[in-house]
Amino acid sequence: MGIRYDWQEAEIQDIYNRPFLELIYQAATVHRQYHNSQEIQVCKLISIKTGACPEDCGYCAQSSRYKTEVKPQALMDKETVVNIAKQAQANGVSRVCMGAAWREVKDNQQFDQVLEMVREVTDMGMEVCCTLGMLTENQAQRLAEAGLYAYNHNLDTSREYYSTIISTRTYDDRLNTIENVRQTNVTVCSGGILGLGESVTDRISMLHTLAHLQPHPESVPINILSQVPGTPLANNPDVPIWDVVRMIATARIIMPTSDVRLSAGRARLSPVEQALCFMAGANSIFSSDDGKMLTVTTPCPGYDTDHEMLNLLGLTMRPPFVGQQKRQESCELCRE
Ligand code: SAM
Ligand code: DTB
Ligand code: SF4
Repeated sequence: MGIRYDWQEAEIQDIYNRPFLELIYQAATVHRQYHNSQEIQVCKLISIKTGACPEDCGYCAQSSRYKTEVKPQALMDKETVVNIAKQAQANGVSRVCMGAAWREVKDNQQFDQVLEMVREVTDMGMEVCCTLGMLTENQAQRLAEAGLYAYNHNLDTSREYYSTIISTRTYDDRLNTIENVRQTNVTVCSGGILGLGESVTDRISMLHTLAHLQPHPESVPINILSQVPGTPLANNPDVPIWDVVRMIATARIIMPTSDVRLSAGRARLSPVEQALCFMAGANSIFSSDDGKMLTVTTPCPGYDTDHEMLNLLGLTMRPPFVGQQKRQESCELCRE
């Protein structure tokens, strides 16, 4: 079956609700048609500017609206970022994702500094991703010129549920930024979070929106809420692993060429649970030597722990730019 952009919500719901083992089997089958199932992309997150964010995202440790453990930190200097990237590269990491707790990018000297970081880490032969909040088309273009490989901007949840979680921007603001990135050759990374108190219908609705983007986002992060003390969602219950696997498998089946990333919340999954996620089509993870995802409050497995797990499962770390080669090949095929 080819790539579809016309999935109906009812079809997606049927997939999500399939008997569990059937669902994994089908997702694993699709995964093998489009990807090298022996490879996992390993990424490193760097919080280049931390905390004091004016937005009110109800899950986030970095919003200035909530009293959390996070200590605000100004923009990192380039050398620090490059050193972290070098260490990551030495550990087999192929993608570096730079996150800034900004509502939007402003055309100022700080943005110029970020462009420099993008240039330098790209020159090291790594895929660089940024997540800096809202972007104009011109800013997306400048990032593209600096060599940026991907831009992360999550939809987080359904259009219907969005305003329950975030009031300082709209779903359309999110889609606009994604559209601005699409005007350039930077790839799109967009997904969501499980555990915000959303219903299964909200999950389906978000997947429906993502699967109607044409082309599909090249990468789709599935985050598991990491409950941050001080935020409105601090006491939300843990997401059952079954829901995580169902979400990954459904994303894999409806967006077969995308990388599906098992993102925040992986630290609380056992290797067996993670293996189930990989079987269901997840093929990307974040790993870190400092034990945190972006901020102190959300743990992340370390490089050594992950090397051990990947070895145990017979998986290897994917080299950089594999996705790009694949896209070029399929483009050439469709021109023939
Ligand atoms: N400020 C930028 C923005 O919001 O686009 C980028 C940084 S933000 C940390 C990137 C994504 O991380 C969010 O969209 C959300 O999906 C995820 N995230 C943030 N806090 C989280 C948490 N406590 N648990 C799980 N995922 C989280
Ligand atoms: C994404 O979807 N997940 C990553 C990345 N994109 C930027 C971020 C997870 C953040 C976890 C919360 C924290 O560490 O503060
Ligand atoms: Fe700010 Fe991003 Fe956190 Fe929202 S998710 S509060 S925009 S850093």
